[in-house]
Amino acid sequence: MITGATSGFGKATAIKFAENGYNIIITGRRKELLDELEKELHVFGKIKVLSLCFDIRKNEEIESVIGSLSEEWKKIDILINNAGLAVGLDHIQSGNIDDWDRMIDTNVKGLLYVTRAVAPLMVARNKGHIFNLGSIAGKETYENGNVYCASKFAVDALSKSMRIDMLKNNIKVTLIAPGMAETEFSLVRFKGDEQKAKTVYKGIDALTADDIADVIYYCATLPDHVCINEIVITPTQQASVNHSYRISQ
Ligand code: NDP
Ligand code: 8X3
Repeated sequence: MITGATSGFGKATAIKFAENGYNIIITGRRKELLDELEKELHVFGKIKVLSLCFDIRKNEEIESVIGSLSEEWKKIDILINNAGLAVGLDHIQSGNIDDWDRMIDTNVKGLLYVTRAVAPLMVARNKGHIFNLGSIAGKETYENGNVYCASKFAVDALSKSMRIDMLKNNIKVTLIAPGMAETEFSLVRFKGDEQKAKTVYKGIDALTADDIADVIYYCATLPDHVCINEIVITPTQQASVNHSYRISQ
């Protein structure tokens, strides 16, 4: 089950798992993109695809959607808590409260709601692997990153805690913490301003969604006794959240 499969990492990861014969639950808010992806995934053979359109900020919807899954679909082996976003890039003293709410409600509370609905199904089967999309911004902070960084620091802490809480239940938890990756991320952060979004990656051979999908797939297919706890992935031209080497074009 992949949250935020309509774009970026989530979509690339859905394709990667479909290519490898997995049945997949794809989720997101944009129904038309879910429908398109569902068709695309069937090209990879006789896999089953279930498309669920919901907003991860709405716990009642999540409880109802997950609660009404068939017994077959309730056997979720892998949950990829990927849906998330940055909105705005302002100093804390002039930050937009609506942007803050969106980030905290999605990146922290949404991830929690989905986990609360799915983790008991895994615990009941004594089997499961949860991936949480954190960020390099959940390891270090940068100017104007404030609330986005805080939300990803929370994902970091939750990943560590989940691993401890479900240790006796044989549940693997892997935190994926990428640096700069070119997806819809910056377009969303800058509220549709394509020019600003492009500037973020200027002179950098940024990570692609496929790079992240490959890493998730690698971690998901290790032997049962091996769990990669966390992994930080940056473009070669990025050494930390505040250090990147741009080649002028
Ligand atoms: P994209 O913007 O390309 O994709 C984000 C996905 O999240 C979309 O499918 C979107 O679907 C979904 N989503 C957002 N809000 C909600 C919501 N309320 N309910 C359900 N789905 C939602 O970004 P990325 O693929 O780059 O980002 C994926 C994750 O990786 C995020 O958590 C992000 O913070 C993290 N990340 C990204 C990095 C980057 O540089 N790109 C680096 C480090 C981490 P829809 O709009 O259809 O709901
Ligand atoms: C996204 C990475 O550095 O743009 O999580 O915040 S960064």
